[in-house]
Amino acid sequence: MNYKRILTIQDISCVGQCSLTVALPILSACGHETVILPSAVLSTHTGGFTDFTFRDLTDDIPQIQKHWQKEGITFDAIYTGYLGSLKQIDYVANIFETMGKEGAPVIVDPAMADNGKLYCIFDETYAKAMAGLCTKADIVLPNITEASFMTGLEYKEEYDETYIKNLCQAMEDMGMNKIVMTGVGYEANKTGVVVYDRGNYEYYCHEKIGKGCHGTGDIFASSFVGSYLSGKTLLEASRIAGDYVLECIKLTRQDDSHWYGAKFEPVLGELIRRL
Ligand code: PXL
Repeated sequence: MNYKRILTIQDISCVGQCSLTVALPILSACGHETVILPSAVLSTHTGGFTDFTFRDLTDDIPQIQKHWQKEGITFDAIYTGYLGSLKQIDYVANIFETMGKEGAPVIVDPAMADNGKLYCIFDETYAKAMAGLCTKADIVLPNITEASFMTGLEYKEEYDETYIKNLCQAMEDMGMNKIVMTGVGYEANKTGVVVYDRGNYEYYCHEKIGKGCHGTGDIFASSFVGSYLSGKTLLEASRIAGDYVLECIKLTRQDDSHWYGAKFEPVLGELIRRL
């Protein structure tokens, strides 16, 4: 049995089907022990709600880490998403160095931007610091916007394979390892995932329906991590996660009142079946 203990560090958005409220059920459904370290607690996510509360948990992180170290707790993998502050990025880098078992993969979803824009609490300084954290990971999961903020290359809505390869190569030149880039579509009504590893380029694409839903980056990242740690290759895990996200969007798009997230729960069985 491929039972792993995964540490995931990201925020709790109490309402909004993203970050930890997505990662915990998905990683558990994939059959792994999931340890959480909340980076912040928000009443909702920041993508469309106004006046949300935000409790920054940066100062709790070293204390929690210290306790775990005293207990001798270590992890088979570490996976991070939306982080709450610049200082937190340094703390998380220290967790990468000290809390993983020998050979434990570190997976970073830079979760900070989409559709050409940074999420509302972040700025360029944060994007550069996140790029630094990404160089400490074994696998990074940026979308095109995040790749463009981290590399300083222009963000394009219309592009070709050369543009995507240039973005990947620029990230590799900065010191990033394996790159799994999401939301890459070269044809109308198609979207997909690029797996880029030391100049080697692979691509999986599937049908694109509508404009997508909020939180699908987190659903992709969590199901990708769950599949990869179950023994799938990068491309197989990308395919499983991409297809799962598509199922979630199909289920959600008819319901306008569900604009804030994707209905990932009813199709968890589909994800498990594909593993
Ligand atoms: O889904 C990414 C995400 C995670 N956490 C918070 C967010 C967002 C995107 O807007 O606001 C708090």
